[in-house]
Amino acid sequence: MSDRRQDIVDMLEELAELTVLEEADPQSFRVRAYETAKQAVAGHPGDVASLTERELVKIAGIGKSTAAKIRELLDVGKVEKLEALRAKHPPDVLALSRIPGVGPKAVARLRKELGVQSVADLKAALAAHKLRDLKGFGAKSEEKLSAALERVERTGTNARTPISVALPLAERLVAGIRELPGVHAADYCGSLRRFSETVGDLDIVVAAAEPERVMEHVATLGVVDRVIARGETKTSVVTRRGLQVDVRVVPREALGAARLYFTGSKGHNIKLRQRALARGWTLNEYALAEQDTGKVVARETEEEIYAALDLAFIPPVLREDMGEIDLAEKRAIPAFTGAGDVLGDFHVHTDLSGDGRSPLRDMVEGAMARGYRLLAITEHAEDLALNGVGRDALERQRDEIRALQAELGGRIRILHGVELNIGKGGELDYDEAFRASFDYTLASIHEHLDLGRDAQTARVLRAMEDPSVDMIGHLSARMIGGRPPVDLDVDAVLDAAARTKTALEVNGGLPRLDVSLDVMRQAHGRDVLFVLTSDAHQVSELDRMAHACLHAYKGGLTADRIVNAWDEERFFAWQKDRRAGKARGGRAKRA
Ligand code: DGT
Ligand code: CA
Ligand code: CA
Ligand code: ZN
Repeated sequence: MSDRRQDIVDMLEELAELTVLEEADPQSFRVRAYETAKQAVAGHPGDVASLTERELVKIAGIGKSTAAKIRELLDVGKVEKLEALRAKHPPDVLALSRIPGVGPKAVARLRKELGVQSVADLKAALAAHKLRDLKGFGAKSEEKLSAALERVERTGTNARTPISVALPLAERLVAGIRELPGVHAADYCGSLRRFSETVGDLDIVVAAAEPERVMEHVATLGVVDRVIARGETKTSVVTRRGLQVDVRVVPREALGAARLYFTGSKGHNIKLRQRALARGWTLNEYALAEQDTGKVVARETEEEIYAALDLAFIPPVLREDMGEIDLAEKRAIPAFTGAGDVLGDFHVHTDLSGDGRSPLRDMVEGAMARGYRLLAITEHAEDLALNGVGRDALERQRDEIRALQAELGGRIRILHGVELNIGKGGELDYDEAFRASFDYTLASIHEHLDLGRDAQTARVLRAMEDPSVDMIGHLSARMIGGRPPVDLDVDAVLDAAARTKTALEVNGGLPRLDVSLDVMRQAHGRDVLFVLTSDAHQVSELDRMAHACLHAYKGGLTADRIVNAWDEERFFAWQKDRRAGKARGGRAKRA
């Protein structure tokens, strides 16, 4: 049962998170050990749950004590160490540590010196100016924290959960519910099904013969911190991480109406209901029905309901009340570019990068298994202190790629690429000739995230002017729910991207989803090109291409602007044209 792998991953993640608080150090040996082990378990090709402790230790990245904890979880059902950490650092304290700017050391001091155990406590302590005289804080940090707290409250940042946390949890919850006897269907709906960057809560809709079984299952899940409502067909719980989950059981024949209603968005639902009313019908979570007689018009599937309303089916990610109903009426819903439609992946690391996990051959085979024609291997370039790769090692990799290519023949074409670092002033790694020798390059911001808007924009623009840069990676460097985006003049960046024909990456890593929806929407109607990528650091992460596809579709990108949705000929023509145009300099520089 692959669910147990996820159980292990969850445990290691929680251990890492709580150990950060315990040791007041995000980079401690133990924290890194848990994180490395988590990656190793997630990426291990076999059935991890069937391995003995001794076999577990043989997996690179899993140490002795971690292996013991994995077996403890599998054999006993819980881990003593984790239980102890949970008792010491309850969810309220964890929430405190998630406020931007509040590190684990600050949390430890706030607890010790002021007895602050929750966000509410911190707010009170700030109001009473108790931090002013506290060692390690002072008036300045009091001001900063007040601002951070205010921002959290205003934007609801901390109340909302990033998709990187919500999606794996939701997938696991519905998989668990589907295994219950009598369950016909279970799906997550709400903002998560619409692939929103953050979610307020999870909405799970289930069709089942015995609702009580589902209610009992949900209320007693291991991830549940408390049950806030429990009825015959609806249960709401809050997870340890503070995410609310609403689970509703509906009759099988009304599944379509329920999924439609609970997927939303609210604005989309309202427009649909108006459309129903105009036809003398009502639409709610039970059915599309005649207003006078109550006779059901459609309810079993979403498709039937849209068809009855004389609309083309509207994919969930587009249901944001942003003009999609007009498009559906005109049968003009744009085509979706899925992971099966792209030419290949153009941002992929191997274990040569410090943070990569799978060897070259495995990544290439993974790409072939996904039907890709092209694969760009793009290690971190040398200026990245922790994980960068020097020129010699890259030259050896180039030979390795040539040999592998010869062996594989025409089954896939491997491009030797690189992920350059955009320096503080826009300078790039290596020298011009070496950069130009790569088959594909992206340039990304990894450091100096705090620069002011002008300086930040200038460095990105300068990187775009470099003849060797095909694409800008994860433009904003944000981590959804963690790190805010860098401050950029997006308008100027989009202009430069169009002018220099430099593509912008749509990075499918869930913490990133970068460029953001906002940037894609701002690019609408401009000649800006995009490339969908996984930014995989191990084989299983190649599947993040699917996230990039959904995110791009939601952002309104169509195939004509997605470079890797084109055929090979057009792709290489774009690259050649772009590199030549920029090498000539002239036009770009003057503009
Ligand atoms: P979230 O949870 O804030 O990320 O966003 P949603 O869209 O998941 O919103 P949520 O959980 O409050 O409700 C789930 C869906 O239920 C929502 O997308 C549409 C539907 N819904 C909720 N309240 C209303 C309402 O007052 N009117 C209508 N028409 N639909 C509603
Ligand atoms: Ca929701
Ligand atoms: Ca909800
Ligand atoms: Zn990367």
